[in-house]
Amino acid sequence: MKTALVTGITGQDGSYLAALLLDKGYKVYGIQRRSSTISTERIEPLIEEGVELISGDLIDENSLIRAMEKIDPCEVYNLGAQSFVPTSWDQPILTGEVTALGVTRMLEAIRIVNPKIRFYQASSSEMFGKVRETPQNENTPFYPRSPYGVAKAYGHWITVNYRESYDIFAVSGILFNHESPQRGLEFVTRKVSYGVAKIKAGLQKELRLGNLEAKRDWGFAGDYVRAMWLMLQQDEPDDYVISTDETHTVKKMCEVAFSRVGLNYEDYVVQAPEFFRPAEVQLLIGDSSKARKKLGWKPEVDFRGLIEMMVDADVERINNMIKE
Ligand code: NAP
Ligand code: G4F
Repeated sequence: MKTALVTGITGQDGSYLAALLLDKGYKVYGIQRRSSTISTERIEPLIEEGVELISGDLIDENSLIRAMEKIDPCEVYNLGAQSFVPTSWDQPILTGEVTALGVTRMLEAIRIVNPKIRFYQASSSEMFGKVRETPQNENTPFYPRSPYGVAKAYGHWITVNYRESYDIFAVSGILFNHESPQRGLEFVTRKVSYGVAKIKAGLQKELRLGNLEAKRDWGFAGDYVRAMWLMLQQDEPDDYVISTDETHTVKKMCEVAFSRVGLNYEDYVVQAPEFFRPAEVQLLIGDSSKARKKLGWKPEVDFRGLIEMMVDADVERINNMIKE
């Protein structure tokens, strides 16, 4: 039985990846940081199915070394991060500690405990920032526009560096935005799907958003964790862009979400200055042809299917809340 260790297991991708790995017969361990409230909401059913949690933090090197010594994993997926872009302007140093240096701590733990461990780093299309070319592929230069994007660029390059310096099987997945009903409530797609459900139920009157013209290449998280796993099954370590290769504005996403429940977004969406960013990433669209060719990966859920899935899930959640 293969053993995997996942940081960020309590997050959106962690929950989908843990489910996929269990399905493939892995013994799955996750690193959970200490919190005064319960953070396992997304993975409760998976804990029932055998996922085990180990206390640790990307800021605490020793906790990572201890976890790897205890578990002896063959694959490590580093999904843990301060992942919300606006927070990275409020807490740039924390973001650097967790999202950038956390990667080095993971790689050092691997180097010390067992350099044969295969390592996946959750890199991001946010690194492309003020895009240098369109669409963006593995060779597109980075121009990050947020402390988060800068931290991810560090994480990407330290992963490449440990691969080249120590011959570690370390890969960087440059994933474009991916969403699901498990997405955090502050990210725009979920903020919209949840807002739509509350408005439909009469619990909210308007939805305050920022830049409606920004364009993103949105895919489904369930499809994207498959690509993470595939990257670690190759003969040679390499870096891959994962994307749908389609882009849509936030406005279009609102139109699809509201129309799912028979509403017109223009009657409810209000542009609010507090949700605009100090520096914006205006356009992201990936070119995932390398992953499609070499990994045999392709997304199965399209943009409309994704947004409708999220709205339907939130409508059901709100209706259940009302019934209780
Ligand atoms: P998410 O839902 O925000 O989950 C982040 C995870 O990181 C949570 O489990 C969180 O734990 C954990 N974490 C935060 N600080 C930590 C620390 N100091 N030590 C250990 N764990 C810590 O993010 P996601 O959407 O699943 O994304 C997964 C990864 O992919 C992240 O690295 C993200 O930056 C990257 N990424 C995401 C996307 C996307 O569109 N979703 C695209 C490209 C790259 P708590 O539950 O305790 O907060
Ligand atoms: O949903 P978002 O907050 O995602 P963002 O900033 O693109 O970052 C996500 O994707 C990255 C991959 O490219 C990940 F690395 C990162 O961890 C995260 O998962 O915002 C998307 C767009 C932005 O242009 C933002 O300005 O939506 C725009 N937007 C407009 N109104 C809003 C809002 N974003 C948020 N969060 N809230 C709004 O009210």
